[in-house]
Amino acid sequence: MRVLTIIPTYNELESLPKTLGRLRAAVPASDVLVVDDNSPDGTGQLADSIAAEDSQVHVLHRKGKEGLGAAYIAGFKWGMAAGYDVLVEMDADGSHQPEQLPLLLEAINDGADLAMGSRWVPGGGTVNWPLYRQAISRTGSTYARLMLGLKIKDITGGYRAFRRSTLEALKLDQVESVGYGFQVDLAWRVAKLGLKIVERPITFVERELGASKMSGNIVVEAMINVTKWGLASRWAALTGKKAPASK
Ligand SMILES: Nc1nc2c(ncn2[C@@H]2O[C@H](COP(=O)(O)OP(=O)(O)O)[C@@H](O)[C@H]2O)c(=O)[nH]1
Ligand SMILES: [Mg+2]
Repeated sequence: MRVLTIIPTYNELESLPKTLGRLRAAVPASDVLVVDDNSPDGTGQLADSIAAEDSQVHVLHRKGKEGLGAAYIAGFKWGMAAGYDVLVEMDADGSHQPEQLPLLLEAINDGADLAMGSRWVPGGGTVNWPLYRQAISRTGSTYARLMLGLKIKDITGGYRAFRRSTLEALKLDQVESVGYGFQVDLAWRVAKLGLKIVERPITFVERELGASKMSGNIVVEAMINVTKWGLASRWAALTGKKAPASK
């Protein structure tokens, strides 16, 4: 199994080298792709200098900040073109502990089409994460679960391993959401295809360095989209037709 871990970065100069070092030590078999949106702090150049020393580290430079979703889609396409079998999503800031990646890869080995790191299943949790962020995450996940009729407990989580065939089955070019909406969007698309989604407990550790890029707009976008998708799928179930707004 050839594994590529994709790490999107925007101003992660302090965090990235630590996370990369931990990842290379914890899962030496995984190659890495840093997807940098032309970070003003020089994260992209730092990534280049690390890649120059380590043939398993690659860097994809993008023109400017276009959001997490667009960065991941570019990374997935790069990885699929390069022939990887498993594509992993991991934050640069250390919140997704590289030492827990084997849990997700084991789930894929055991047959999952999508393995999701989950804070909200028994054994999972958060460290130093502000209460308001926990509240947004739990409420958002519960809302999405009810609205979309899914069993996933941590649907906004961004520590994931996709089997390549899963990404091939998705219409990546139709995914427009950014931020958390992007993570929900992908999970919803995978679920609609009837593919096997497995959650594994992870401990999400709040970043120690740098600043979060999360914003209120991102939360609002996610809530609006979940509402639209949920209503569209109910409409489709009732009428047997696709709702005009459904994607
Ligand atoms: N390439 C790219 N990476 C991004 C963008 N927004 C966030 N990220 C990265 O996505 C990851 C998660 O972002 P973060 O700000 O830590 O979100 P939080 O953990 O929800 O507060 C980090 O590695 C960020 O650097 C973006 O617009 N472009
Ligand atoms: Mg973070």
